[in-house]
Amino acid sequence: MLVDLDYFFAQVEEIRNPDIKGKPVVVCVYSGRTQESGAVSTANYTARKHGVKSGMPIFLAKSKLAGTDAVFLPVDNKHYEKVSDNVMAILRNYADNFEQVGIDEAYLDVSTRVHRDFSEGEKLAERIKADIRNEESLTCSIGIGPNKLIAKIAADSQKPDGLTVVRIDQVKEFLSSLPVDRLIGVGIKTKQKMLAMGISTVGDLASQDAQKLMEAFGRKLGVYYHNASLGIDEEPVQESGEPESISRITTLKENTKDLNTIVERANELCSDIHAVLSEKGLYCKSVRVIAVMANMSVRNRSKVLDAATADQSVIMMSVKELFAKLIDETQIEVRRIGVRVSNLEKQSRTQKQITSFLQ
Ligand code: DCP
Ligand code: CA
Ligand code: CA
Repeated sequence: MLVDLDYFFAQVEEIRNPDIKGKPVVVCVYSGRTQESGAVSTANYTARKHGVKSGMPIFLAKSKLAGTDAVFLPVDNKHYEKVSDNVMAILRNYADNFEQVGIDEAYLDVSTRVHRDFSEGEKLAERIKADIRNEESLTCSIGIGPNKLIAKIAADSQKPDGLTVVRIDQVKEFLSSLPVDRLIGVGIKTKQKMLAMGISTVGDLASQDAQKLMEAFGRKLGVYYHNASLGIDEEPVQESGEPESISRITTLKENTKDLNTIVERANELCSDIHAVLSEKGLYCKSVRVIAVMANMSVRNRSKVLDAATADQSVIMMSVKELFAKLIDETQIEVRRIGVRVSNLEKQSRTQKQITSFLQ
């Protein structure tokens, strides 16, 4: 099954502040250039009814919600990560194999525990939904299918608070009328190319000759599209093991734009991050600093390092450089600071790459 939390960031904000429930709620990533510049991270379903969507410019969302009692809030990633961790801990308990695929969704292989019985699977999903509701007050949508591909599409097909079961003998019918871009990996470009070939639904795709798909999209993708259109997917549910990024954020004792004060605190964050990198045997290649300014807008500066590293002093130096740039360019007092490293890779793999490079 695939479990995906409903309008996640906005739902978390509703829980934190029940007064806003019922109003349109829009969670925003403010870029900080002007009061209104930035994009919508997500919105609750009340706001969506007015046409507000993830990725939309904030000014556009504001104009769509003009005249309503809409609430616009800045993202609070650290808090969402905490809630996400709690939910993932609950979900993990229900699965034989568990794979988190985003901040708010995960695949659970429950085949053995439900004896490959879809009705038992449905009951298990109901228990999971109740558990998340009781523990975290959150609703989620769950899709159940014979594989990850179907489970994901099933979860997407009924939201919010949905539970959709697609049994093996229902796969063909379930897929056939869906537009092709409901398949993972079919983006806007591929969709257009498929439309030009007369393929608009997954059913149309399924009726194509596999050879023709390979000619049009290359061997690997052609095979993938052919299989996906028939609901065939043999990817196992497995723990991805390595995090995509490691981040720490903290509130300063008082608002400041003094670089030394900021760097001193940032170094503590770097030290925490370094500890995690060492423990997990990881190198990072990208470093980002985040600042929540006194006016609550959020600014970021990031850089890609010349080489992947776990060297604390390299990370600290980059962080100092980035904060210097950020303060210099904004000249606003900072309230909260964060450091995030990403582009992570295993130390052993990097060493091997270096060795093979030297040979
Ligand atoms: N997100 C974002 N920018 C996007 C898409 C998503 O910042 N363009 C963030 C905010 C979302 C979270 O990721 O709350 C999870 O993304 P989902 O795609 O699962 O969307 P939601 O959970 O918000 O809504 P839904 O109820 O459709 O799952
Ligand atoms: Ca979601
Ligand atoms: Ca999601």
